[in-house]
Amino acid sequence: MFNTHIRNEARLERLMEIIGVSPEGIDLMGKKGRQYIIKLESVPIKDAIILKQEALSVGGDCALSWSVLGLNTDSTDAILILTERQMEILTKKMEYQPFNGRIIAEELREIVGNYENEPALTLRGRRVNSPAVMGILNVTPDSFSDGGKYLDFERAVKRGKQMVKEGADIIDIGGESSRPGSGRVSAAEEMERVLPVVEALRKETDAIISVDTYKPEVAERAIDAGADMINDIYGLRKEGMAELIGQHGVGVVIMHMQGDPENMQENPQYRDVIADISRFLRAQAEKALDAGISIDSIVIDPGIGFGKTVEHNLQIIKELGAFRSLGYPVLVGASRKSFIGKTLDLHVEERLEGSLAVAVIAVQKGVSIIRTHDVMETVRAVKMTMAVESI
Ligand code: HH2
Repeated sequence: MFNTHIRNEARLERLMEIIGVSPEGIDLMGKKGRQYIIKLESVPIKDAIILKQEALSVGGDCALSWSVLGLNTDSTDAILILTERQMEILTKKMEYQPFNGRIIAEELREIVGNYENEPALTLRGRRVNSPAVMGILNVTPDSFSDGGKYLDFERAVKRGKQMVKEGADIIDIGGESSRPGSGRVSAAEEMERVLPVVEALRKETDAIISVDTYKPEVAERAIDAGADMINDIYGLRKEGMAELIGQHGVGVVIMHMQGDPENMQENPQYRDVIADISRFLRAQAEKALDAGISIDSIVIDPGIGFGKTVEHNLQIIKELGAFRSLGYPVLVGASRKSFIGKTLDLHVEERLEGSLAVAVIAVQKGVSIIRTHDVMETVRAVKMTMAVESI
């Protein structure tokens, strides 16, 4: 007898098709082949006990803290381990449970829905492809990789146009370096660097233009000059930024950073790096919605290298899929960063292959935007990955 091992759900569905399973059967049994591991935080103990019972009753499980057994805690984190089909049944059952059953059911439905549905990104009425490539254009003297190369206006515009030719969907223009230990520049200086380049690229290309700034006054002038999106490394923490973006109807990248560029690499610490970042991104996305930013123009970004050790960065990349559960497109900016240099023991100008490896992994994990210095190479790597992913 011939044996085939089934390693993942895509293969499972294809195999069912080949042996002639009906479309309804593929849908139903496909759900039995998809595994969910979902962590819910601070679940009140009564709800946690019900959740455990119900998870067991559908053939799955729910891991709880040991302290629950001693009944000496008010709440616990809970990790559900279920197939998609089991999750469907559990969700229905939780709806009829007392205490917070209905709220938990809604939360589970939302998480599963966020994995199933591709999040949309629309900027000033234009739909952005996914995965998109965002080309980095630093109009600065001191950026860690391209510092000083594009400080000159003509060279910056030329590089912007070249990136569009190479296939960049978005150009991200920055006027202040955020590399660890970098100094701040005034809003006036930043505007002087960035605004002429935004205006020129707005006129001369049809690329989507993003401006990398956390200063509301720079953001406002950049939007007036034609920017479609503000890339905010402070993730809307600066006073007035969320409202400004909401009023102007443009998009936002909400990035996570622990600390400030001056001190962020001093001793970054997390209890659970994925959960800690997710909590921040979720809260800031809610702030964005409250400020009137449209749900389909919000992008989230775990902020590779911003207050993270090499291990934190590697773990984030390994678990990028987890951010999909928040329901927003995810951006990853790993290009040429020092964790690649430290992993491979290579200088900044030798980190292309390492950056491409991360881009491929990110696309496989459902990331929507890859931020890169090396547009042509990244576009090719992304296209190749998608050719395999979409077969
Ligand atoms: N990384 C940098 C700057 N801005 N924005 C987002 N959303 N995500 C990132 O990972 C990110 C970012 C740092 O890289 P770079 O712009 O090349 O360097 P510098 O800050 O030195 O200009």
